[in-house]
Amino acid sequence: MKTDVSSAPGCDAVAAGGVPVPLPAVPSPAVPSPAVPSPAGPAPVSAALAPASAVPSWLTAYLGVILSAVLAVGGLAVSAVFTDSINNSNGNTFTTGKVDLSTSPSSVVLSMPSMMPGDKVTAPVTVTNSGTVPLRYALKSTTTDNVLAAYLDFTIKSGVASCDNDGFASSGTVLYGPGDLGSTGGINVIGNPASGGQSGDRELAAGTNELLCMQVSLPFATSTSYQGLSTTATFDFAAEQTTNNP
Ligand SMILES: [Ca+2]
Repeated sequence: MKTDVSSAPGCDAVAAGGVPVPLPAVPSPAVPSPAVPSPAGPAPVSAALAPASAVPSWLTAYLGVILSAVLAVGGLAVSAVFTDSINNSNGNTFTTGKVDLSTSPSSVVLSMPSMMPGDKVTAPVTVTNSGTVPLRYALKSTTTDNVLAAYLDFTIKSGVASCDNDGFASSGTVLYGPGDLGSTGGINVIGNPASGGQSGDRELAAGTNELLCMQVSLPFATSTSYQGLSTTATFDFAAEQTTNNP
C-alpha cells in the first residue's frame, strides 16, 4: 500500500527526484512569556494602559481636578431649584418695664418746731410715676417716738385746691386721718406696701402724678405734760407694678 506523505503535517515534501523541500513553519500555540523589563528610554505609547503607579502624579492630580469639576457641574445641574429667603431681623426687640416712683419734695415735707396747742402745719407733696408702666403705691409712716406721734393729728387729702392751713378744709378727699402721725413700728397711712392691691392703694399711670396735701396739728386740749416732746416721722412710699399683680 502506497502512502502519500506530501500532505502529512510536520514532514517535508519530497520533490520530484527525491529532494526534500522545506515546508512553512506552523505557528505554535500562544504561551505567556515572563515580563521583560523594558530598556530605558521614552515611555511607550502603551504607557496609558500601565498600572496607576506608573502614571506621573501631576497627571493624576490634573485628571482628578477635571473629574471633580465635571461631577460638580453635574451636581449643580441636578440640584438647581428656585429658592427664596427673608431676613426678618428688624424690630424683634424686647425690653422690660420700669417701676419708678418719685416725690417732690424728695425729703422734708412737714416740719414745725416749738408747736403749741392749736398749731398746725400744712404742706403738699407731689407723687409722680416716673417709670414706664402703671404702678400702685402705699405710704407708711414710722416715727422716732410713740407718745407725741400718737397725740398729734395727722391728715392726708388728695385733690386739695389750695394746700395750706387756710385752704386745707375747703376741698379734696380725705385719704387718712385725722390719726396718729405714725409709730416706731410704722403705720400704713395710705394703702398697704404688701404685694398686690389692698384697700387704699393709690394707682398712677406712667408719666402721671397726684398731689397729696398733708397736715399735722397739735390739738387745743393738749395736756401740759406733753411739753418738750419731739418726734420725727419718716414717710416711706412703696410702689409696685399693677400688671399681672392683682
Ligand atoms: Ca399693695
